[in-house]
Amino acid sequence: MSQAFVEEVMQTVEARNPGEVEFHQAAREVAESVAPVIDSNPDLARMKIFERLVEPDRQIMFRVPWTDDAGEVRINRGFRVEFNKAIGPYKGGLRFHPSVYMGIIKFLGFEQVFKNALTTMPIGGAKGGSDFDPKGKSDAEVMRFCQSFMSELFRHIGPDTDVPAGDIGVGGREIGFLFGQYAKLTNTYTGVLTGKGLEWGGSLVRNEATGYGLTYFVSRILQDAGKGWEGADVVISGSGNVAIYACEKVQQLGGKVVAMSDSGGYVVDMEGIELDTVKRIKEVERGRIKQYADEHSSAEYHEGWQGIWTVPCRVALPSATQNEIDETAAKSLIANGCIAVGEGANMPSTPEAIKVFQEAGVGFGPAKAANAGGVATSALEMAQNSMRLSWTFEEVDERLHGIMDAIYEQCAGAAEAYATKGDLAAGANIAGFLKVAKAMMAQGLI
Ligand code: NDP
Ligand code: 2IT
Repeated sequence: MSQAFVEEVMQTVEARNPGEVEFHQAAREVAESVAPVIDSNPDLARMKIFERLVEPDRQIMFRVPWTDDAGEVRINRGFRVEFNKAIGPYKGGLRFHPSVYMGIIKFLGFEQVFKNALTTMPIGGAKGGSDFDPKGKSDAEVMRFCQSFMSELFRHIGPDTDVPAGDIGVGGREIGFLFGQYAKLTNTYTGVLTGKGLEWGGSLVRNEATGYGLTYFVSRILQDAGKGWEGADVVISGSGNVAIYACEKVQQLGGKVVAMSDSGGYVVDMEGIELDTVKRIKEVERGRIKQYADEHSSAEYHEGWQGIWTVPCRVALPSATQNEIDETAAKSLIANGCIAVGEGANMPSTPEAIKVFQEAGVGFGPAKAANAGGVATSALEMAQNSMRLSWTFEEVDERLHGIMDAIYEQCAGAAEAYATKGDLAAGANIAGFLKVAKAMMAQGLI
């Protein structure tokens, strides 16, 4: 019965969203986890909760014209998919990357609905972005692009409607340009975006939150295995916002980060990555990870990002992009001693890789749960904006830590109650689904 439900629902999803393979992948994973729960709850089936959840509330696509520094007119595509607001205003990041198309934004928006439900905060799910590539663009070009992007997006968002934030290619610089344009067009000053600068409405810890939260979550997995960070070799893919602050917290807790990467390749430093160098190269110079090896004689650079999964480690934290760990990479990690995987990126492991981890008994922290600290802290930023005050670093960090523990417990609890003990991936899908489903049941057929 459950499998028949999955196939039926997926047939519709695939027919209605042709070619959107990442969205199909994300929807199938959740469908497989929640099908037995729906099977044993006729009300959820009768009200077609899951069938409604895979259909976004609204998807917006628009033209973003801008002028480059040479005076040439450029045209990109902008997206915002407002997926579900049963438990709060739409909330989710913006991704600027040349690979962006509707299928990527929809997979991310769909995942965001369940992730946001797990945070314990009142936020619905959305995602947006553009196929604009900020790499190699001047600050002035990025500003003109962001202003043009917001000239359309502003009419769809608002502090009580839809609150975007950063994701790949969107950091503090981009949020600043987007916020400035929104404030000008609407003549308001509100918490319409999160990830703002500390001087203009941002929250302490938001910049660090995804990486810190990921590390807190994986601490719980290691604890279950009777292990800790002390003396652990850790491999972190990516060298952006999530990877950098995961590295910082792992090092604070006594782990040794031995490899990091970008889309060009990876560096291995068996003496432990010197994070100040990575921060300078990536956050200040906007350079490449390759430069790290030029500055540290203990480090080696290897071309190609996939090879990072052949580096021996106790813990792997994929924090770059979707589908970066396939079956072969998963097997190689296990053969080299990996006992825990925490997903900092969204959907970084393919379904085949997840199966390999679970069959080998590797502790697996799924993205929806493990990387939810970023959006949870965005919700804390919204709370501070509404109250027009700001909490200290320690206060926000403590709340973040408490939220990550609460997420872990929801996942572990739902896994034990409805799936298999310890299956945090199924637990995350089920716990997130049940919270949204209850709200949708209460609010009628809308
Ligand atoms: P950044 O843009 O700061 O960094 C992204 C990093 O990943 C860069 O090192 C980039 O390398 C690498 N990368 C991006 N695309 C690819 C690719 N196709 N192949 C290989 N490497 C790639 O983004 P974030 O750190 O913010 O985001 C990383 C991941 O974490 C994403 O999956 C995002 O959705 C997820 N996430 C982010 C949150 C946040 O708060 N920022 C919250 C929760 C999840 P290069 O510079 O060469 O492109
Ligand atoms: O994937 C994510 O959760 C994010 N990019 C953060 C979203 C947010 O609204 O802070």
